[in-house]
Amino acid sequence: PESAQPVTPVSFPPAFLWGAATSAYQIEGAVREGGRTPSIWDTFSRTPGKTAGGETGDVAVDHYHRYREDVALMADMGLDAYRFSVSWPRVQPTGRGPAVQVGLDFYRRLVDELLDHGIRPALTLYHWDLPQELEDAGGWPERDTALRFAEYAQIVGEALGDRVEQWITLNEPWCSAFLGYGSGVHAPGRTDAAAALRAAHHLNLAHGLGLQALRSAMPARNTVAVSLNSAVVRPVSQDPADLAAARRIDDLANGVFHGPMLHGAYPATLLEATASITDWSHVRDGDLEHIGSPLDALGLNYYTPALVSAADASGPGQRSDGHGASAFSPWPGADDVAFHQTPGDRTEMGWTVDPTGLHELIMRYTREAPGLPLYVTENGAACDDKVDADGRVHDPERIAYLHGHLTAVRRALADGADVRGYYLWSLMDNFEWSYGYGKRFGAVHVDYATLARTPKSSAHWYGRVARTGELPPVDGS
Ligand code: PNW
Repeated sequence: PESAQPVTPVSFPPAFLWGAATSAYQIEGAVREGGRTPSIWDTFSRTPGKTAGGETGDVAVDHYHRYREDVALMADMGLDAYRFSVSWPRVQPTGRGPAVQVGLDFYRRLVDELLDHGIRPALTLYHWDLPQELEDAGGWPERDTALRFAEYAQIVGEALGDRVEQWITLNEPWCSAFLGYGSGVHAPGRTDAAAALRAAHHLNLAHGLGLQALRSAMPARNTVAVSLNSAVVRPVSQDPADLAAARRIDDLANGVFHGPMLHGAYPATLLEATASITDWSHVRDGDLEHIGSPLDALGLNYYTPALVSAADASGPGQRSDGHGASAFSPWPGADDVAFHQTPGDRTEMGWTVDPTGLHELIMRYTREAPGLPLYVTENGAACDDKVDADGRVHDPERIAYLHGHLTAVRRALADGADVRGYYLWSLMDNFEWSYGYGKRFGAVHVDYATLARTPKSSAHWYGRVARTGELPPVDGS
């Protein structure tokens, strides 16, 4: 809804980083070039019935060949920073052994192009594209995958640590563990609650060992973070049963990662609630020390809050938690929790627009991790963009979404939170995982017939915010 009332511009700290984010499999294409072998997402997306229309990332938006044009777009927008991910199978095709130089060279060229344009790279090591060979050996439920990740981190840290200062180990390990091995709506598409919980621990271990490997491989000035999808979980009422339901989901969404990463232990309530699924004997002596290695910053990805209540244990299948359709739950041991639609406008994903959740999330981690700098490493919306006869692309819903959420970030700063930057998801339209190309998150439009890029009105709007460090009135597109 547009308001005729101009609002006062709100300014951000001068050093605040304005960025945009992408991930390798969603944009690169070129899946058979330079010795790259399949990742679990290649295998999954080529399996009939797994993605909308059977779409794959084979071509995606061909960023592998068009990265110069894409960096020029970022520079035109006035971005300070760009968050991208490295495709593990481009660098280490089997997930083991020596690196492929051609793969590393692509990222070195990309980074140099960014630096030449004054854009700071933020490199995510793992945004879900596990080499298929490692999945064939058992994948994240197996401990060895974490050791392989540490080796991969060491390789990339040595290769690019001289020019990339901001590092992120994992993107949203919740999705990797619980959508990949629990509900099966993400690669590798397995549906085994015990395996999902083991995967969560080995992702944590990968983060800890990877962080240590990066520290040993890189100059000390570089920073290492992790990006969590850090759910905002709200109970429908203050009834003790609903509060307990919210607590259980919070443990399964957040505590399972930030417990060991920030507090050195899994929440006792999580261990108890999942005791019938796993005895957690895969957690070995010393693991928690590795996982708890100090971070330099924490990345928060936020889209929408979750609203939950206690329910009869009617089994999975009746959920509306916005995590895709599956007969299997991504919430092990929580079949007696019901998910409800939060009231309000929704994006094309069906996710309710609720900027108060972002403020709440930032303040929660301000308390949870005092003194740790925070970044919003993803936030954005899939919208039904309108393409004009003259080719211009209008996306007022995205501008309103960004305006609301940036206002929430500004409020959190005023409330004392140490937020250092914001990365819009996403720089450009791309392969939205199991939803394929039908969901468009980009500030830059991509015509999938020609792969032509056209900045949407939100790109112009966000560019102005990035350049001025101020939020204009909502109607100031
Ligand atoms: C994140 N969920 O994915 C990812 O980091 C991006 O790659 C993705 O394109 C973006 O958000 C938009 O979806 C998510 O089911 C996928 O809760 C699924 C969920 C959350 C985030």
